[in-house]
Amino acid sequence: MTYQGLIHRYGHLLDLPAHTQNISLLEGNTPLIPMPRLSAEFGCELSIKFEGLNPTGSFKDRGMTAAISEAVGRGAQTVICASTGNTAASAAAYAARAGLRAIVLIPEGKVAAGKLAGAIAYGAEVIQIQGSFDDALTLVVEITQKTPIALVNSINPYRVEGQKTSAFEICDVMGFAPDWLCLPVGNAGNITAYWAGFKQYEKGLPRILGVQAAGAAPLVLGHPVEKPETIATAIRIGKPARGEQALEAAEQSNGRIIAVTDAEILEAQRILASEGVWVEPASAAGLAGLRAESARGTFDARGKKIVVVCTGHGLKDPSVITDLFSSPKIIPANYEALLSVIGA
Ligand code: AN7
Repeated sequence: MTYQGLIHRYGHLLDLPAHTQNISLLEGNTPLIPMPRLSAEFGCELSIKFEGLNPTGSFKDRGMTAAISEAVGRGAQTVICASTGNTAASAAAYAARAGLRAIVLIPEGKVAAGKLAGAIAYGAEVIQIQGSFDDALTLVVEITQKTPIALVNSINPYRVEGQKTSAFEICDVMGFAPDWLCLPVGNAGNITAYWAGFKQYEKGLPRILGVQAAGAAPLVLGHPVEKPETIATAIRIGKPARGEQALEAAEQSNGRIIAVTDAEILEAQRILASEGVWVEPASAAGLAGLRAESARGTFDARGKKIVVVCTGHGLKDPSVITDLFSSPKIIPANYEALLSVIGA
């Protein structure tokens, strides 16, 4: 049968109310891409769960199909979220699909171009906050407590329900859970969802390596970060809404949450792209964490099955590449010039 989206495929395993009306863009069913060179380097079987191939280019679509489907079923007319960008684009797309009004609050000047453009293209009302993601989240929580507007951040339990499906897919493809799952951690909805998903699916439990950016690492420092800063703007979050659950997932899985520098993130992004998988900076944090741990000798990858979750597509944040890396050479449009520049 042709693929009909996540609620169709896994809805019976998700705790969604009876009033839920399926709103889908055929999200999910993303590839688990084997990475032969990285596998050889670490002596393991390493695969990328490439969540950048969802309809709006990030894993957020898994949770959003569930949250919007529930909101529509209960008669909501307007949805709102705070976002570092990907949630905004996803909420905008699913709200558009459902015919709902979408309002998204983003931190001024700190959202990658592809995400902002997406939110606008799908027709959301985009509002920039003179503050951080955390300030924006506080505002949307307050307004949804006082008005009928529906909250679609991952505080909304249906977001987490939808996002469990990635754990199910990994087990379905591999036949069992991997030994390790490495992923970025921002507001901590995704790590919470993966852990819940693996526990529920009963195909074994991975150890979880959650990775934050060093300038936005509240779960590593053990306290909120007032002014989070990182090139990985997706995870520029100082007060994760599901921080406690993230720490629990790490502890219960016998894993951990660590921090990596922006330089380590960019290097991991480059390495992934050099093997054909271009992801946005935050999405490279999982591999950056694995490399950092390996280099310190605190992570023995040998013989292990490792899944690295790449949460968003590289196209989301093109300026990271065009600003920081060398731009194309410019030559006159003639054969001699071409020959001299390529040195053939
Ligand atoms: C690419 O879009 O928080 O730990 O508002 O976009 O579940 O928050 C995005 C988060 C990882 C972190 N990778 O996931 C938002 C937002 C990418 C992301 C994360 C985000 P969570």
